Amino acid sequence: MNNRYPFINGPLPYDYNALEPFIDEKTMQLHHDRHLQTYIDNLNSVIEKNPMLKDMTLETLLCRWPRLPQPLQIPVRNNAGGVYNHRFFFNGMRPPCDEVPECRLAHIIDRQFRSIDDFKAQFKQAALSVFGSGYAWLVLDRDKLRITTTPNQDTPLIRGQIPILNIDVWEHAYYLKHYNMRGAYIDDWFRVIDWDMAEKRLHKAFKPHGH
Ligand code: MN3
Repeated sequence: MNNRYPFINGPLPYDYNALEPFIDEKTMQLHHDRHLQTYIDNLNSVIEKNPMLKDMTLETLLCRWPRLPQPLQIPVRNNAGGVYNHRFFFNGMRPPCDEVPECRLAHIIDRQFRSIDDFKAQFKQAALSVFGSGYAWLVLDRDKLRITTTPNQDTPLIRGQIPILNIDVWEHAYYLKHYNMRGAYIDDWFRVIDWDMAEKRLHKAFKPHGH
């Protein structure tokens, strides 16, 4: 995945219709080819005009935007966030599969949230609580899993949290299929979570600490 200017919109890791019947083909097409593309185009255009940003990775842009010159802060915050959040969301899904595999993540979820079902209930509550547009996240915060939310295109990176999973709850993520029923969309999203990817992210998050 290219992580520096110029950013390009790589293909999804699955077909547009691969998440059917839970997330529909048309939504995936518009969401990836238009919404994400727009964030990529806007981010590239901000960086093109401000060469001081050219060598920064996406993550660096997202951690440093508050220290950038004032006129750059909002454009970098929103557009780098839009690129990061969408890539993370799309890469965190896969064709439907009911089973949560036996893995370290599942074990920690059981320990911290009592069970996968309790985790899902708490995660759903958080995702429903986002007022307007934003995301709900499962993050690693120091050495604990935590459910959190961010408004608009903000990311948890700036709080030092390491993302494990996210769900986009902007209406464009579900309106064509689920209309205004965000709860039904969240339930459907649980069916297409790529738990193997989440496990990989957890593994990577623990690595620098030598666990
Ligand atoms: Mn979106």
